[in-house]
Amino acid sequence: MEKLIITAALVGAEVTRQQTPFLPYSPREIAAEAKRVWDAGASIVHLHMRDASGNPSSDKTLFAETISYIRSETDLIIQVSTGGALGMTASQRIQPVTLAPEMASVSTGSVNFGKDVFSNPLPMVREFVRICNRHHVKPEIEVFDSSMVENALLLTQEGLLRPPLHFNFVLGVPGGMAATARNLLFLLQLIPQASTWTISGIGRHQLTMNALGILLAGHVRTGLEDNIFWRKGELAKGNAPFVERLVQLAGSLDRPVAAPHEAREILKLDDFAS
Ligand code: KMH
Ligand code: ZN
Repeated sequence: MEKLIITAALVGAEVTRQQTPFLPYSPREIAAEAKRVWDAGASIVHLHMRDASGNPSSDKTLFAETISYIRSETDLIIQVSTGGALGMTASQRIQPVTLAPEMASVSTGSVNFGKDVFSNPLPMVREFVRICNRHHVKPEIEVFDSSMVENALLLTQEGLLRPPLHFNFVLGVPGGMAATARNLLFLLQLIPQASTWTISGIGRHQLTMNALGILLAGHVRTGLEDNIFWRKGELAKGNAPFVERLVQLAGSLDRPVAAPHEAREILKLDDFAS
């Protein structure tokens, strides 16, 4: 099997310090957390930003500052979020892509998200992908529902998304697809054969979905964006313990973990940048 790429989603937009004190907020805190997950074995960091009060922000200067700290200490692959937070405008959400990181998450459709709607109308998605292409940023297609795979295939036919595609199946958001093995196996039937894929499980489904990803030759995302609990009733003391646990699990299953330069090869990021 190919080496395992571990992505750490360090902070997200919806989790708060009221829920867990271990959430990094400032550029320095997020960069320090990035260094810890890199030391633990992650090769990608998925980034959201917070303003000084801890509110979600897509401010380009916050991203730029954080990315420069991370790059000064690690060779992590930087993946910015274009999902941002519920209620952000498209022009806010796309800002960090113009910094030309190596990757950006792009959801290719709308979905209920708890009591809200995560809105991604197709014309906006097309524009996001065009801007990614202009800045040589590889999209990670963030799939909360199977229709998002169908839309990604449509954008590929239109010549906007360029294969090999990379998907992240985010299962277990209330309103989206449930975190079940059956749903994952169904989604895997929909994607083109040359694609790469990652699995993220929300809340208590994080570890079980990650375990499936390791066994099924996919890649895995962990981190406080998706889950704040180490086990039932016990908060995780940051993102790095999650990564350490996955490295151990992968080792037990004879699946070596990819360093960032190996992840770049697996995801064909260098081809994408040229
Ligand atoms: N904050 C969620 C509404 C992404 O990063 O691309 C969307 C999200 C997806 O987090
Ligand atoms: Zn995100």
